[in-house]
Amino acid sequence: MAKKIPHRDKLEQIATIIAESKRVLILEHEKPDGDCIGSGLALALVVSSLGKKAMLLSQDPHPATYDFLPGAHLHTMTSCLEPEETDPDVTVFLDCTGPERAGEALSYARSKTWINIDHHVSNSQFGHASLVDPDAAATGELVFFLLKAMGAAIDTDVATCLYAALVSDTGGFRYQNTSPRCFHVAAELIDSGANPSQVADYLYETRSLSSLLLLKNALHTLALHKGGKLASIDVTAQMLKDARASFEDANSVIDYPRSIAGVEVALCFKENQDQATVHLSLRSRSKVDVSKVAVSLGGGGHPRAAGAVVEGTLEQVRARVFGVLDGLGIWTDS
Ligand SMILES: [Mn+2]
Repeated sequence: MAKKIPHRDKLEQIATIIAESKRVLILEHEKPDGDCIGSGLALALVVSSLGKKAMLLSQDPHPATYDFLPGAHLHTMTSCLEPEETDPDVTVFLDCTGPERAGEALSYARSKTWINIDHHVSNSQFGHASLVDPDAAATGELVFFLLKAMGAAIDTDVATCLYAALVSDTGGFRYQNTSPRCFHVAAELIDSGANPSQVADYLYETRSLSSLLLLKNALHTLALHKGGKLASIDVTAQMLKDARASFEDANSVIDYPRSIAGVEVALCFKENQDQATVHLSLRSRSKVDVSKVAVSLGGGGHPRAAGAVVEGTLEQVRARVFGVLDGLGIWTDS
């Protein structure tokens, strides 16, 4: 079991700040994913159980996939209140490489003290106290150790949220970030009441009809490039409309080009409704660091999973992205 708490000094510093605070604001990044949602709900539940005011805030809604997680009553969106209506003693940024990743929620971070907890290599080390550990499979893994440092009890609700964060960021314990420590933490969370089959069922075995109809249309655009090492797929604004699908419904579309035998890099181009920007998702199987490609396009992420929002029409963005990929010189070695 994970008896030893890593980063004990930093975690105790963060725990002290939280202990001395009455109003704790927890911020998620734009388009929140399972890791920052699970981590945020878990931390908010614990802070609230300590008799403090806890608010989990995000610019964008939580995808319906995560509706099963406890603690939703502590979550608010920026569209529901003005920055002046919050008066936090401390603001905790979760899973954010920099403060700007919180999007509109950043203007609510009006406390003197900022805490930064993240596992992205590209984190800018902002904040008065920070814990950035790229070896952590998920921010949820770090929040687990923070709760230990706080001496907080991890009940079934908190365990479920953190377990979902781990499952989500490791793709169900399948990605390269899946480490022994991550499994140790997962085991403790199961001991504390998290239900692995229930979480897996919600995250991987349940999908909206819209997302399946969207996938049906998107698959028509599946294309291979670079001798089969690069695969791309498009999700147009029209497809989203026809399937009555949301942007979140398109999240798993990229798994299909990535799954093709021989493909090293997969791209998913998602056209915005205004057709003026395109959300690009990138995945790689084992060799190419797609976070570098994303950063060169103004985005970010991890070596195996990254993304960027690129200005232009679908055709313009495609040309630009293929230009960047051509420059990598990695496609001719077979
Ligand atoms: Mn994460």
